[in-house]
Amino acid sequence: MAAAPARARADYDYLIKLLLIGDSGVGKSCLLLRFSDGSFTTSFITTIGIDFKIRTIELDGKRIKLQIWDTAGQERFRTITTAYYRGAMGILLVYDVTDEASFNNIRNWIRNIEQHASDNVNKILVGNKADMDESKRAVPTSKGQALADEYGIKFFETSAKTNMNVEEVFFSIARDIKQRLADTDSRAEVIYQLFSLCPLFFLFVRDMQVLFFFEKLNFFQCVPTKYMKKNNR
Ligand SMILES: Nc1nc2c(ncn2[C@@H]2O[C@H](COP(=O)(O)OP(=O)(O)OP(=O)(O)O)[C@@H](O)[C@H]2O)c(=O)[nH]1
Ligand SMILES: [Mg+2]
Repeated sequence: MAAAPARARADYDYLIKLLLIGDSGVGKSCLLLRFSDGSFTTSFITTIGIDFKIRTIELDGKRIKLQIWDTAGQERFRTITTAYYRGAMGILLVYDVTDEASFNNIRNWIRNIEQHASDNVNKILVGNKADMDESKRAVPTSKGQALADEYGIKFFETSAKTNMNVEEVFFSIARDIKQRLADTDSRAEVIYQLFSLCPLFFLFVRDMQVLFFFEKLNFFQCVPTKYMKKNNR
């Protein structure tokens, strides 16, 4: 019987932690359900505190395990939900295109991120329920895009109901985070290589000093005498 491997191989190359935030009812849980299970429900079951789902995707030949945290939009859970900001590598800011208040609140959600999340966290703006009839629309696409441009972040309009742009949103933020992690890895690799060369450099400097020391001896004592002898001849 073959021996079991000493350590089980990780089933992913990158683990990326994402967080969904936005007002209650904008469709955060539905977006996550659509992305993780491929399903949708019209019934509204408000999230209590926090929930999470996992989906592993493949990007440029790498397996990316997405751990996606779905927060409750209701104010009464704010203390619990903000505790999850710190560990997030990416945050999806969700509003409802038929609810102007949820769009106006995005600035407050961004302020929350600035207070509680890591400085380098990736953000993406999502206008959900884009399937709804134009007569119900309260936030034009141009307004969403302008807000995203103001903060220098990407923007998508989605529909958890019809599956419009749902994959695109999650893949887009995952790709940006993977790139950021890969850049950090390669910077760390360069620093590591430089540090691993340090002992060699110190040995080199020490040897040069020894050589220089003997050179000095040679120069002040031996060479001049020989040189003088030669010249006296
Ligand atoms: N038409 C339409 N309805 C949607 C869409 N996404 C969500 N809904 C509906 O909006 C309601 C609220 O959706 P949820 O996903 O539970 O909202 P939430 O943002 O998670 O709300 P909280 O958990 O309270 O923060 C539900 O009745 C959904 O069926 C969508 O893309 N299109
Ligand atoms: Mg929810």
